[in-house]
Amino acid sequence: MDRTAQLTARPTTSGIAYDPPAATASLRAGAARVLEANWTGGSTVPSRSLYPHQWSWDSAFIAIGLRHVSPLRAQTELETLFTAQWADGRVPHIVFNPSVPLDAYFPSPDFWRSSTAGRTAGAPRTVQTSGIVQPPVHALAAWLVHRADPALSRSRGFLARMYPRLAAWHRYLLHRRDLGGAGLAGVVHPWEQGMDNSPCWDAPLARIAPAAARSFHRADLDHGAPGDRPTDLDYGRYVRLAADYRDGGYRDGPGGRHGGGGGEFAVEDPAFNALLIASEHALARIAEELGAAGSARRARAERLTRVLVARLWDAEAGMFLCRDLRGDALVPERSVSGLVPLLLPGLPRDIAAALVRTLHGPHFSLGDRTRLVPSYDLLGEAFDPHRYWRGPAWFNTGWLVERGLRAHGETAAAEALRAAVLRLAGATGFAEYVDPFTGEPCGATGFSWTAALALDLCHRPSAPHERQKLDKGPQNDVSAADTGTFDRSDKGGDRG
Ligand code: 9WN
Repeated sequence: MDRTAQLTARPTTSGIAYDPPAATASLRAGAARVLEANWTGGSTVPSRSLYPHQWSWDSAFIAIGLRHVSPLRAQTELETLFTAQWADGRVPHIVFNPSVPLDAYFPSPDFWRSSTAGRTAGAPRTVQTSGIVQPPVHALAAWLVHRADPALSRSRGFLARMYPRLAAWHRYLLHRRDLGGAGLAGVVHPWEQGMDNSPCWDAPLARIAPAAARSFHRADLDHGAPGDRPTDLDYGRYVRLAADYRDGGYRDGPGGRHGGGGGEFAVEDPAFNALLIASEHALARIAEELGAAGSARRARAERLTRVLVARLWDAEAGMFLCRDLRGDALVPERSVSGLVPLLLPGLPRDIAAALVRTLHGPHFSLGDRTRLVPSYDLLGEAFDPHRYWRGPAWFNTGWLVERGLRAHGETAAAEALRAAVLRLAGATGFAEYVDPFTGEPCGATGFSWTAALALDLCHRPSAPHERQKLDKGPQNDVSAADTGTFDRSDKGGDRG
């Protein structure tokens, strides 16, 4: 644990500001060391112990931080992931490293059998992958990575090569995964949404007959405390769902005999779709950078925002909820996923205001009872401050909510959240997740996206002394451009 990286908050008139520069320098150095240690030559593992392969949304978050250390490595991170893209456009949630022993992680390549079971869907032959997806943070990441060093990006043709792949990825989600028929993307497995054992899945998962416990061996328990991880019953259901999808050839839509759109688990999730919309805004900017029109993508992003509100907003809860497509009803559980749409620039003002109230109200209590945004409702029956996505606070969702607060002008709240993320990232040795009340570390330490996103928040130009540095080079330029990605530009203002 890098205790020297702890940050001292200092109160200001606008709330809590962060970072005596020396502590920030130490935090940056510690974060860069984590990313270096987890780099495998073409990509970064989330954690050397628990997750020894490449994960899809992890790589997007990692690239967002890595750009401050090495724009070239950040570009490579995304390029490596997309070399494993399937012909149908899907980006698999895991790209397996063939030199890692099969028993290091479960489910391993011999479970997914992508190159055989996924052949019709277009799985690559030369690399083994899973067959499910994760949230589409990639276009957003690609845009931010480009902005870190536009000259390098242009000289390597980074965006020109990424654009068609990103467009195919969004096409897959918007068409093959439009399981509810309203335009939003649906997930067919809890691992796809990324918050694996969220209580939001309890009701939809209850329909799934779990695979027999003796039919698989969980590698995660070799590295993590059982009380911090999903239960065996949850795992049995994850395995059953993934095996059914695989046995149906990873086909989507009603034609899929076993899984996919025809399967028993199909959910529209607010964070997954908000990230898709945010990435569609980023794709519009990428198109414009490449000399094409971005207006159709921007219009689509705005339309999808309206659909998101129509389908998933719950005024009484004051937040977005998941829609269980098999029961065609909103799931009455409050998860951090329902706060993530705050990052959308086109959200109606009253909805953004309600989300901010909910964030600080009794269910999440940010800045009052909790130090970081809990993954689940403090008042929910299933709340558990240590068990994975059933209460602990995660740094990627903190980063997303911070961004949302800033996009909607909640600067003091954003600054306080940023200070908390930085302080806890450093104090916990870049933990995977933390107890939301005490900040006690849970899961792995040296976790890549925690390090990467802390690095990114170190570069956010909100504190006055940081703003003064804005003119001094590409690293600072990127911070200025970030702010514009989601607010000024997408409301039709400056596109800097
Ligand atoms: C299954 C890698 C991934 C994250 C997910 C997180 C966890 C995997 C697991 O780790 O999921 O994909 O084995 O538990 O829930 O969000 O991408 O860090």
